[in-house]
Order: sequence, then structure tokens, then C-alpha cells
Amino acid sequence: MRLVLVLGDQLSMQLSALQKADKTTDTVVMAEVMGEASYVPHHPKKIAFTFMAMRNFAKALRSDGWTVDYTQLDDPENTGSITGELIRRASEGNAAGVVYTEPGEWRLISALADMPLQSHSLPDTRFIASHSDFDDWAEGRKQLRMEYFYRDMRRKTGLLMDGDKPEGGKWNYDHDNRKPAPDQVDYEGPLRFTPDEDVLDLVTERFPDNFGDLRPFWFATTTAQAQEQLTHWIVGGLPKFGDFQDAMLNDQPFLYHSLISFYLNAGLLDPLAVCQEVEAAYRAGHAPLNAVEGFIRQIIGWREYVRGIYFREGPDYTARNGLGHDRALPDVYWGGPSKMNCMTQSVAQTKEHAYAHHIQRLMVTGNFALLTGVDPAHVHEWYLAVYADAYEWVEAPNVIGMSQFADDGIIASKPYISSGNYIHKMSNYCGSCAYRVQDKTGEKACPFNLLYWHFLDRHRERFERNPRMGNMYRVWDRMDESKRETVLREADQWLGRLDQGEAV
Ligand code: FAD
Ligand code: DLZ
Ligand code: SF4
Repeated sequence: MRLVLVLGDQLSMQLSALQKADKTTDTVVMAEVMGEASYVPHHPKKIAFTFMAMRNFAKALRSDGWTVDYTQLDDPENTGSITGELIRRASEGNAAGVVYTEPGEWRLISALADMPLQSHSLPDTRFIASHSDFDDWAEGRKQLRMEYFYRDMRRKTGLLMDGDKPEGGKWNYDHDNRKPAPDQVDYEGPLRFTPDEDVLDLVTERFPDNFGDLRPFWFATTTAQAQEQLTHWIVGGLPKFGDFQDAMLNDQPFLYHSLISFYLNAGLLDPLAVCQEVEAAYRAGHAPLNAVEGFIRQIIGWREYVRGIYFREGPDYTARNGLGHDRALPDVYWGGPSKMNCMTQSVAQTKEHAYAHHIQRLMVTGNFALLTGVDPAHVHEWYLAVYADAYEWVEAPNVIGMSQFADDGIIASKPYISSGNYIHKMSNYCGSCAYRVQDKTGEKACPFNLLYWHFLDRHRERFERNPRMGNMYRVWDRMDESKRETVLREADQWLGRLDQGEAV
């Protein structure tokens, strides 16, 4: 008898470890453990989602004829770690060894490799590009541009291809996307499912102090429910997904987004099958090409690409700090008061739903951390904790690389920074803010306006010669000297008040 490990983000019947095992002789091990539930202070919704989905998957496995040794968090024998549970189960059942699918975090990969049990790790075949596919693509390239990787993925999968040409003649239709926020949203957002109250009680009792609202809990926790959400979104959200992908609205956390990252990352949905369904909606004339191409690019492009980077760069990636930033994470990230409406909106919905869409993560909370110079390790831990879709393989490249430029430009060719103007253009946040987005200096000046120039000025040596940033430095240099001094002085004063813990 061998043990077959199934982790909380590996809930797929197609999992390589299950495919290689024999249900008549092998035993599946699944375990809710404090080690996984507390290595960062996860949002309570993320923990509840994981446990509910794990329990439902164990049921599905048993119905399919598997023997499952399932440990609940409150089991008195629970050893508290994945490796502890495997060792305990192996000695109880006299197992010959353990088969597992490679986890999505280096932390757990090394813990499993160091385990005093005979074990066999298999590649995670839920992804379209294997590690060697990505390495082959990356080999010898000076810059790892996502766009070129994505084109290869289109050719490999055949998605949106017209023979060997891209559908419609172009690879990328972003030009037609990214419209400012709409006045009204005519999609009602994600489906809401009934939760397992036992799990909610357990999470309430064991994680009382974690940041985030547990109730109301509405996530899908089975493959069938996740599939229902996908279909619901394809009908109601996909047609306008492209147009308003980057828009932000007060009290409208979901807009036209799919809300499937939790389900994809946990294994409840298969990325290729999702893209094929979305392509079918386009072929049936239900959704325009700009929406469908934009969505498929996020999945077979960005999602696969960031995973490739995570595994290629190795375990020390999360410790990178190329810009030498060392500020503590401001309290506003944990729900502390702030006068910045864009920040309080983005954090409040993160607290409520364990979700924020891409532009809120990149251009509000990420932009603010980068401009204020927060230590990227703290930023990384925050994102890993608060979002229900966060596992290191996908979170770290997005945060350390794309958002904080801490990897010295492996992912982004220039830092994603902006003044208040971008947020103003894409949202209605500024209209209800205590600051004035038009003010560049003065008491009511939008902090992003001050901090943007402060960032460029303090990192001049690093970025002045970046061909994509020369223009910004020229604008700065053309500014009146006294104006520049005022901007820098006011930015310093504002940062000083932030450091004092003032609700700025
Ligand atoms: P949609 O907007 O509907 O997009 C569709 C799908 O595309 C998503 O479900 C997701 O699977 C995929 N996708 C889109 N962008 C990316 C991307 N940059 N990287 C990987 N997949 C992408 N995504 C995570 O899944 N986990 C994370 O921990 C995570 N952390 C992020 C941190 C930062 C700083 C940034 C800028 C982005 C992060 N993302 C992360 C990517 C993106 O924000 C989320 O995938 C998306 O918001 C999930 O919501 P959705 O399902 O409604 O996505
Ligand atoms: C995120 C998470 C949580 C909260 N709890 C568990 C758990 O108790 N047991 C488990 O097997 N997995 C859990 N997970 C998901 C793991 O942390 C995830 O498998 C690793 O981080 C690798 O991606
Ligand atoms: Fe954010 Fe500045 Fe707009 Fe306020 S004015 S919402 S701080 S961008």
C-alpha cells in the first residue's frame, strides 16, 4: 500500500498523483493542518474555502471508490503538519511510500523532500506549460516578455487560432479594452452558494484574530458549483469583460470579472477546459473577440508565465528587494483608517470578500506600497494572506516582480507606478475622497501625486536610463525648481505622518 497525498490546492480528479495511483490498493491522505493554515495569517474565508473544498473532494473521492484518510483540524491526533500527517498515516497503515504531485510553494516542496519516508514527486500536469517547456522557451532570451510566451501557448493549445494565424489577424486586442468605469454594471456578480456551517464554526473558533470577514460565506466549494459560476459568468459577464477589465467603482467589487481564480488555483476548474468554453462562446457569437482574447491571455498567458518564473527563479525569489525598500506595511492594509478613498475601498472589499481584481491589486494597493517604499517581503506576505486565490507560485511573481519591481525587472520592463490621474481616469474613487486628485501640491494634494515624483527622484540612478521612463524624467526636470522642492518636501512630510501612524 502506498499513500497518495492530495493537498488543499490539488482538488482535481485528474491530479497526476491520483492518475498514477491504484484505488484498490493505495490510500489517499488529506489533512487540515495548522502548519498550512497559519504560515501566514490567511483570511478566514480562504481557510474556510480550503477546508470546505477539501471535505467535499474527499467525499467525491470516496464515492469514486478511493479509500481516504482525512484528518480534520480538530482531530485530537492531528500532528499539525502535512509531513507529520504522512508519517503518522504511514506508520499506522504500514505504507511502502508516498506519491504526491509537486506543491505550488518551495516551502512545502522542501519539507516533503526532507521527509523520512520513501516518496515520489510527480509533475503538476494541471498546467499547460511544464517546467521544461518554460525553461526551453526562456533559454537564451534576454528578456522574458509574456507576450511572446503567450503566442507560443496559443499555438500549442490551438486556442483562438485560424490555421497558423491568430484569430482576427492580431494576437492581442488590448487596444479595444481598458475603458473607464461604466455608469452602471448590468451583471449581477458571482453566484452565492450555501456554506458548510461546521467549517465556519471551526474557523471562527480557531482563527478569531485573522484579518477578514468570514461571513457571509458564498464561494463555490465543489467542481460542479465552480462550473456553475463559470457558466453564469460566461453568459452575464464575459461580453463586457474586456471593455471594463481595468475599471474600478465604489462599492462594486466584482464588475465584469469572472471570480474563478480561487477555483482554478484549488483545482476545482481546469484552465484549458475553461478557455475552451470561453472560446466556444466567441465562436457561437455570444462574446466579442476583445473580451475572449483578453480573458484567454490572462489564463494561458499570464497565469502560466508567472508560474514559469516562480519555478525558474527558485526559493529565494520572495526575498528579493532590488530597490532596497524598508518601510513597514502601513496600517491601512489591515483596515486602519485612511483618508485615501481608493485605498479604503480596495482594502474594505479585500476584508469582506478575500478578493480584489487585478487593477486594484496592481494600481492601488501595489502602487501605493511601491511608491511609499514598503519592504517587498511585507507586501508579499500581505497578499499571500489576504486573497483567497493566493499561493506562492502565482502570488509571488505578481507581487515581488510585477507589482514591486523587487526582482530588478525580470517580469516588468518598468515599475508599475502612477500618479492619482490613472486612478481618477479608471474609477469613481476620487469623487468621494478627502484628497483632491487635481491638486499636485498643498494640503489636499492626492498623495499619489506627491509620491510618484518622490519615487522617481529617489530612484533616479536606477531608472533614468530606462528607455520607457526617460519621458517621465524629462517632465520632472522641466518643472520649476521650487515646485520640485515643494513636491519632495510635502511628500517627505506626508510619509513622516504615515510613519507616525496618522490616518493620512
Ligand atoms: P479575471 O479578471 O476574471 O481574470 C481571469 C483569470 O485570469 C483569473 O481568474 C486568473 O486565473 C487569471 N489571471 C489574470 N491575471 C493574472 C495574473 N497576473 N497572474 C496569474 N493569473 C492571472 N492571481 C491569483 O490567482 N493569485 C494571486 O495570489 C494573485 N496575486 C496578485 C497580486 C498582484 C499584486 C497582482 C497585480 C495580481 C495578482 N493576481 C493573482 C492576478 C489577478 O489579480 C487575479 O488572478 C484576479 O484578480 C483574480 O480574479 P478573477 O478570477 O475575477 O480574474
Ligand atoms: C491554503 C491552505 C490552507 C489554509 N490549509 C491547508 C490545509 O490545512 N491542508 C492542505 O493540504 N492545504 C492547505 N492549504 C493549501 C496549501 O497551503 C498549499 O497546498 C500549499 O501552499 C502549496 O501550494
Ligand atoms: Fe486615491 Fe488620490 Fe483619488 Fe483619493 S484623490 S481616491 S487618494 S487617487
